[in-house]
Amino acid sequence: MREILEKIRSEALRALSESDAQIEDLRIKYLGKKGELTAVLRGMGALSSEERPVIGQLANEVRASIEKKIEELSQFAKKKELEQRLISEKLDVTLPGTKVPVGHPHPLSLVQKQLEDIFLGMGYTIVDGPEVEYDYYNFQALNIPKDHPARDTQDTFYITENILLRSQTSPVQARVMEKTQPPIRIISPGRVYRSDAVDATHSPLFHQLEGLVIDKNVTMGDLKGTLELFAKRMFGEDTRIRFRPHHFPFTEPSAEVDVSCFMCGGEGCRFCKNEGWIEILGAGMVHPNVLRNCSIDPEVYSGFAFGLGIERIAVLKYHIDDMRLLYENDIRFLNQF
Ligand code: 2NM
Repeated sequence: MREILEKIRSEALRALSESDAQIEDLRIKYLGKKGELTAVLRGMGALSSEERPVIGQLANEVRASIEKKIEELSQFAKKKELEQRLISEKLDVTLPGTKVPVGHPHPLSLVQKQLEDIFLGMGYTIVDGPEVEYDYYNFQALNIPKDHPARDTQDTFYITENILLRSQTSPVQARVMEKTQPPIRIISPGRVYRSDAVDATHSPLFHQLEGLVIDKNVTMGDLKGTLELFAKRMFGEDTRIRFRPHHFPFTEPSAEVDVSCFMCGGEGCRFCKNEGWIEILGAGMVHPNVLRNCSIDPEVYSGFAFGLGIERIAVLKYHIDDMRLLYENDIRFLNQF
């Protein structure tokens, strides 16, 4: 029996020492309920009372040495596995993070913001109004009665006989004048609508920014000074402005306003078509009829107003040759701003 135990021990330890040893299989083979060692212990009943404790002790020693070897090997395997995991799951916390693209404002928004900032800096307040507007505020209050020829060039989209999509942002100003006594100093940026066919310079939806100042003793000189300061802030300190007589129903006198070409400084170049000047806005002194319509006394107050197209400023500033690019949302275009 002693020989059998020694044989089990040496065989088990050798099998466990082999590099591809299946430790759990070997544990069952030698130490399991139906294992070889168990079988030997079962046969101990046949031994004499002198032999039994000696063989019993040896059997325990053999079991202990096999268990010890198995324990060592499984500790080693666990350690190896941990090392493998530490290598494969290594995380370098000093690596830069994944960049999340955050986008940026549309060029029209950039220009609108810049225009707003210039006028906010001169003490103006920004006002909003409805895009679906009454014929009254869009036309009649602004000295454009139902049969006025100016309606042809500002033909817009009618919801009903008397409700339409605003063709300009001036109705916002008519609303402010109607409910506020001067002094008034406001700008109204926003979407406007005209029933125009789309081409490089027209769109049925575009953006305007109009300004209005009403107070006692406001003159054409104030208008010129204001627009000159605006032109310098927007197009550079060397910019000059020029007024050309014009006609608008809601202002008298009225003017179209040019800035000296910011590409050639007024010399004449391809950009300004050799004019030296570029048209950027319309302006004038608010017509007494408009003031009266909005319950402001033209004998006491006077004021000026101006209006510009935000798209027009954007295409000039960024040298965009087709206004449609501003609406197509082509990311290759938008990413340039
Ligand atoms: C323009 C040109 C000239 C204008 C007039 C008014 C109001 F409400 F006071 F009558 N607002 N905006 C105006 C004047 C607009 O745009 C080319």
